[in-house]
Amino acid sequence: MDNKTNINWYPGHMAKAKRELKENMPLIDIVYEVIDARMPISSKVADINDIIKGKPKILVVSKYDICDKTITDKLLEKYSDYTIVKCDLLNGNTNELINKTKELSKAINDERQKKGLKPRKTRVVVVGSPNVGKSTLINKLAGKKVVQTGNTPGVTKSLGWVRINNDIELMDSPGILWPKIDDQDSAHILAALSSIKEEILDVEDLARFIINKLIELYPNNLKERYKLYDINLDTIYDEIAKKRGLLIKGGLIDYDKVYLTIVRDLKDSKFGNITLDR
Ligand SMILES: Nc1nc2c(ncn2[C@@H]2O[C@H](COP(=O)(O)OP(=O)(O)OP(=O)(O)O)[C@@H](O)[C@H]2O)c(=O)[nH]1
Ligand SMILES: [Mg+2]
Repeated sequence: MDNKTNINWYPGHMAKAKRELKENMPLIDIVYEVIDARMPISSKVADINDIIKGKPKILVVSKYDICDKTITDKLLEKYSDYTIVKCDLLNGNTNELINKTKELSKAINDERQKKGLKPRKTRVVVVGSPNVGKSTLINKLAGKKVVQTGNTPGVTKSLGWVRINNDIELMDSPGILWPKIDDQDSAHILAALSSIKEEILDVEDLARFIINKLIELYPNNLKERYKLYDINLDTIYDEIAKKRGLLIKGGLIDYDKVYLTIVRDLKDSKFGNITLDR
């Protein structure tokens, strides 16, 4: 097993984005930090407080629709100091987020008024680690496509503001930051649930990690997906291959395809609602 899944990989554009975000912080009133509900610990940005310097923050928990809610809720208790908003950014609405933002915004303007300053629009920035849903959130709040979603690296390109409502403006590009990777488990969870390019991953290593994790946490979901009667680590890859017809000529098993299928099935939420952090 090589070490490609040891994603101590911090591309140059992300270092630049972090620097730019730090520079832009004086313009910002409120920070939305997006984390992925399926990995509320592993997707949390490292040294966020160092970057946002005491600005009010709302923790936006994206992908709540595809997480294991009982586990995620329990893990979120860890962050009870923060304002938390759980979201389905694909099919849900952002009413709760807007309302909480208005509350904070009012407090900020009350402070300004006390200092004899005029109230002004509250300026918000979206930050978070790769693939958590930052661009989806920006577009949803803006009500139009302001930024690309999917697999595009979140480089801070422009610095414009988008109107959300009479009180709130949003920076038009997200701050992409790197999560703190405490251990190999977190590194693998991130690799498994983010769209990190397959080329930089060791797909076999990742697939084996996913299978072991599912056996440990969600054995029934695994059985269900591949119609397995029981789980035997010695034969599971062969069983999956047979069930999915992943054979090469002569009936031999195409293991590369088996591993890729497992990795892609997880990305496509084919195992149902799961949360991989504990
Ligand atoms: N099911 C579900 N999918 C979501 C949700 N939010 C985002 N996604 C999906 O997650 C993927 C990544 O979303 P993006 O908005 O591109 O994420 P990002 O944080 O901007 O990603 P980078 O720019 O690469 O860092 C997309 O396929 C979205 O459709 C959500 O609440 N629920
Ligand atoms: Mg993006």
